[in-house]
Amino acid sequence: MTTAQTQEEQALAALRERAVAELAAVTTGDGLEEWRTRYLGRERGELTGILKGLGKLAPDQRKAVGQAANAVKADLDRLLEERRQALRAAERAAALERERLDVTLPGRVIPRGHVHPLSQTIRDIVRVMGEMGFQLYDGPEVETDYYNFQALNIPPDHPARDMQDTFWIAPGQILLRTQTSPMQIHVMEHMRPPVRAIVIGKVYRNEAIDASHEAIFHQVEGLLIDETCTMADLRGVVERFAREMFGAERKVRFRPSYFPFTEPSAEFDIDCINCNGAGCRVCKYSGWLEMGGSGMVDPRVLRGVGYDPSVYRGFAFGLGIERIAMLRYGIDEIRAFSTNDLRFLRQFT
Ligand code: FA5
Repeated sequence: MTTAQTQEEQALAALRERAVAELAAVTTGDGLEEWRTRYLGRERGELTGILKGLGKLAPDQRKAVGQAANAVKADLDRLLEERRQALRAAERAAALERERLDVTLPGRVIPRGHVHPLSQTIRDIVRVMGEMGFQLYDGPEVETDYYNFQALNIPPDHPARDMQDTFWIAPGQILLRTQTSPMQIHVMEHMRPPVRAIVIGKVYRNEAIDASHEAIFHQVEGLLIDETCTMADLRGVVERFAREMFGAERKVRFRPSYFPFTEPSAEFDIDCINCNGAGCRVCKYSGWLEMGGSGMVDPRVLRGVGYDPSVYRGFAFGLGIERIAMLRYGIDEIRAFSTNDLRFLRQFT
């Protein structure tokens, strides 16, 4: 063995040792590529350099050094591939650890919603009235002056308009309905008697808002038309409604009143559900709670929709739904229904 051979082989062994040590320290794909270029790169790789320089060696050295260099190259190629696999495996393991899913954890509880107290009251109203044969109708919240007022016997200069201060869309023509009573007209225009209808929906009044008055609230309207109906039927229906909604022991009282579209007209009260009529803060010490308006449908209204008042007669009534819900649930602030405060709403599951 000549000195030159020994030198070449020593250099190869040192290169191999250095390359192997550096490879062990590489931890990224980019690092691997740098390492490969440094030792095995076609242009400037150290080992490639040695292989390229073989031609300058004496022929007897060329073979031995060439074999040794090729063996180192094969070794480094293999080690590179092994290191690449090892890094990939480590990366996969790290990803698995990152995305680890503990299937033994208890599931997250999805909070259960519940029906809004106003909707609960509406459902009960629909059920109670449905049992008495009343069918539910739905109608427009944007109305014409004709349906909201004129067809209900309230001409433009009528003082009854002062009671329902109105949100106009086109002044004098189109408005947000102030009551569900215009639906009486729509229902009668669309069917022949007998009629047994209830209407539930939002109404709008330009009100000064306080604990018992909203500018947007709900009403329920009842309408019955046939050939024999009397005020006794009105009373019977209202009494049954009140007892189903507020308890079998409820008493109902009718007081004469005035609505332009009913004649005679009456407002009705129930005895106070808080003190049973003895007098308390809830009923302002009167023993009675106001429920709504009612009366026999005025003959002019019947004539207006093409019903012959000498053949057909009927009654109508209307109540505020928020007021009903307030009484049922003991709520003393009407605005609580629309402010979406969960502390309030969660009490009515
Ligand atoms: C009417 O609206 C008539 N349409 C009722 C009627 C129907 C009479 C059919 C005859 C025949 P009134 O303006 O009194 O009537 O309102 C009826 C009910 O709505 C009241 O008893 C009350 O419970 C409710 N109400 C009225 N104004 C408000 C308000 N600002 N906020 C909450 N509820 C209200």
